[in-house]
Amino acid sequence: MNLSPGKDAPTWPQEFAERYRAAGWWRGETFGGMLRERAAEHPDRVAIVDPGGNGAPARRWTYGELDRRADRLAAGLLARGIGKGDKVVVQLPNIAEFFETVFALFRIGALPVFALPAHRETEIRYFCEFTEAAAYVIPQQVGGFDYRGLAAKLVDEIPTLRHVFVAEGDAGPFEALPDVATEVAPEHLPAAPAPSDLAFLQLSGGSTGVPKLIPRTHDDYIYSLRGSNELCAVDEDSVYLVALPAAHNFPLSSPGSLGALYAGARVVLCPQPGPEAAFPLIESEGVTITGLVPPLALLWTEAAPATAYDLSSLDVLLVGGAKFSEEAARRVKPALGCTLQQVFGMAEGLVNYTRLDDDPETIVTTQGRPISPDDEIRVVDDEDNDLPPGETGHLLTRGPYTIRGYWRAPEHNARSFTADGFYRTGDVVRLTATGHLVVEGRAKDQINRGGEKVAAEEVENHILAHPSVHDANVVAEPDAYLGERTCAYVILRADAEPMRPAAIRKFVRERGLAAYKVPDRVEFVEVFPQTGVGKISKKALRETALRETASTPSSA
Ligand code: OOB
Repeated sequence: MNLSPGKDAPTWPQEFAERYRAAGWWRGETFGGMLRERAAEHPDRVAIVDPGGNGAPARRWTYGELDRRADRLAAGLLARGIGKGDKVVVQLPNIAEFFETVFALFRIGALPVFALPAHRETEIRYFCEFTEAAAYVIPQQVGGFDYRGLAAKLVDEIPTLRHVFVAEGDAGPFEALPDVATEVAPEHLPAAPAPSDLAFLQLSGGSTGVPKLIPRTHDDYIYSLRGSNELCAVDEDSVYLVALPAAHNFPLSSPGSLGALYAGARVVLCPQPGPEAAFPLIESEGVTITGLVPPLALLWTEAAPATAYDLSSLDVLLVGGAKFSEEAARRVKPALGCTLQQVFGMAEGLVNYTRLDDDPETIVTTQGRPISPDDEIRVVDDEDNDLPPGETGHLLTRGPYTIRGYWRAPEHNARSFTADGFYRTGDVVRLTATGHLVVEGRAKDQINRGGEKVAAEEVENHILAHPSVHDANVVAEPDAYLGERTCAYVILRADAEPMRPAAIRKFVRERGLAAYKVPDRVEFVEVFPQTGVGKISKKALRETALRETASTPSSA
């Protein structure tokens, strides 16, 4: 099967690919090869630390062991008919098997589709159907949710889905991941995928009815790791704590677990992102660097001064995924004793970091500047005209690790990319004189719920499926802790029985949507405000929400 992104999505034109190779950004590396090299260089160095818990044993895997495990699992997957180009939905919590699984898939050229543990039937069914996934990898349960029950339903109904592997806990009717692995001589594994091949499909935060899939190649993603490692000072002595869900682009690659593995460093998995789980691991493993979304960074800075744990090993705290307020940013260093590094990134590519040696004001007031000298940044008005430096406008970007199109989405691509390949980020930014970006707002119809992205249209569609609902609009409203939360304005049908807001939330939840997408607040209204030309004004709805939240307590 052809794995080049060109078949299912637009890829970089040849002249750009040549330039990125000539500049040394794309070096012809693959994930499978990278692990093999690190294992050869230092087989006995610890790669993955999984503290276990909830009945699961603690594990410390060396580079040698991770490499062997990836080979054995790769062989077992091949024996089950999973191979090059096959899609495998991976929905695992922060456990060691996440890495065993994805490196096994990388090695045989099968593509992980990175689902989050919070996703439910609606999202997972869509990923499996849309990608024609051959397999689905799950834990037995996390937070009381029975993933095997969901898997049983999906294998029954989706013809391409032939395998379910249970990575942790009781496999029930399915195959346990450890039973899949088989002994193999590495030379019997198939040829490695090409560096320009797709490595995996990442999920977009989305602003449309269904999430879009982001096709990333080995070469482009590995460049973003190398670039991130350099800017975040990650080397083989670093210890990276995965506090956020491992499959998300931020903890995966900015510089994240994959950056740390690229550097030959140690990756420590944290089962929960709060201080209770993280602080003991920082002390016991000597964690040097980690990444958090703003609400968690706030929790950590509040908890740190009173903790009995020694956090002095922590050098760098990356904060991103949503805007980190200046006031909160100022508290990081005094509370945690480490350098704050703001990161403004996106799974589509572009990642900006404040530099470790930026002056303290730049660190707390900007969201950083791009990784690469070849990241092209444009700030434009509504008609795509470039704005004078320093003015606020839409951020467009193109570069050596930013996709040229989503996977199998030609119509959406025509809107999300300019004709000459710039990605329309949907972010509203301003460039400072030093080339740092300040995120001023957002033009896309999305709610950024403390770093978790909610596409308004997706939630609206689910609410509209309720038989009593005539129309629905979902907008962001301020939240002291999350930054933003979701508010759904709903018009009921004229003949509908009166109902309570909670009934709408329950309805959406029961449709099998990730909990973070269930509206935080539902308001019934008679009409929606309109713009001059008679379109529904989300701007006016957001202003209404703002007034209403000013008079109601936040969820904090
Ligand atoms: C990260 O990736 P995604 O794909 O979940 O979300 C990307 C969007 C950006 O377009 C922007 O709207 C928002 O998240 N965002 C920020 C931000 N970082 C991300 N908005 C304001 N300030 C920031 N610092 O969220 C992501 C990927 C890699 C690294 C870090 C975050």
